[in-house]
Amino acid sequence: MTAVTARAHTNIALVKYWGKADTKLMLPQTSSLSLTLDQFYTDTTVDFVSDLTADEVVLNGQVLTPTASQKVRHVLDLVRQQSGETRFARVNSTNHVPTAAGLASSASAFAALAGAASRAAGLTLSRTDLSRLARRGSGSATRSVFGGFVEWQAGTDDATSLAVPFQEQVDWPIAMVALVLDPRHKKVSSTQGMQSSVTTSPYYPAWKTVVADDLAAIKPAILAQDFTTTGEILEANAMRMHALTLSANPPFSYFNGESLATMQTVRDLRASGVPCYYTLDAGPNVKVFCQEADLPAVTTRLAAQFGADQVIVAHPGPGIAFL
Ligand code: 2P0
Repeated sequence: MTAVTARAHTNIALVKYWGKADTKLMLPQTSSLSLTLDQFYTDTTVDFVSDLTADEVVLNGQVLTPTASQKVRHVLDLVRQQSGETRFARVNSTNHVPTAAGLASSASAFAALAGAASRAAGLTLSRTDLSRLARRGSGSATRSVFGGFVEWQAGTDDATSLAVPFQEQVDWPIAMVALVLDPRHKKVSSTQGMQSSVTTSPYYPAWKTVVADDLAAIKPAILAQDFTTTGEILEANAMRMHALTLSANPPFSYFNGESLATMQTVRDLRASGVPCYYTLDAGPNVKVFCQEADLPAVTTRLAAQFGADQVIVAHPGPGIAFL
């Protein structure tokens, strides 16, 4: 067997995943829906070799400590169980994503790992089964196996919690402008943040209803290429997810001052006749959903406020590929 390299792209959830129903199997409390992005991706090479006494994981040129590589080794263990492979793996991963700044590097990382590790161990998994394997590393990775608009169906067990392409070939001139405000590591991990929200926010039961309603409404809006409805749903959904952090005990927030300033800028752009909508994940970075024709107005305004280096334009991206 030889080394296998896989590339997977990040995704941005339009209807968010925020809470686990089963932390061991990584089953979510709700389904979610995302858009895979072309600009941010991870390349991961996996090789099972005889000369190692433990898995060796290198991320962006740095050897990870056993603690830092725990989730990676968990996925490798699952691959070994499924394939009968007994050797340890050499894993080399390069993130073309600002790691842990709310741009979901774990989504592309664990999707690429699932692809490369399973193939390197001789397994030929369907993309559906790859999404289930990626899920065991990180929830959002479930969706990064597919391109375009993707639904992670919550399911009720390991077999039924999986991603389904909702619209893989996106023929809609839309863009997602990522504003990189803080590329440093976040203080509250997604895993901790969502667990705290599930167990302590009195609004958590309402969130489940919100997600069901938003999924039912956003799907026809996407199919109809109804930009306004899609934008209104994704912005409100993100704010309601963040309301879970503000209402947790103890309360916490992923926003910083620049996040709030950017949200105001997006509202100002809208008021001035440029339709665009914002979303934020588990970090301060803001992503702005707009139409291709409005990109110059949106990027010019954001670059004037934060600097052109901070503004990255992304479009719908592809699913997992083997290099
Ligand atoms: C999402 N996020 O749907 C949500 C919205 C962030 C905010 O999934 O604990 O790295 O590994 O399953 O997937 C980021 O959290 O968390 C995430 P784990 P993950 O994209």
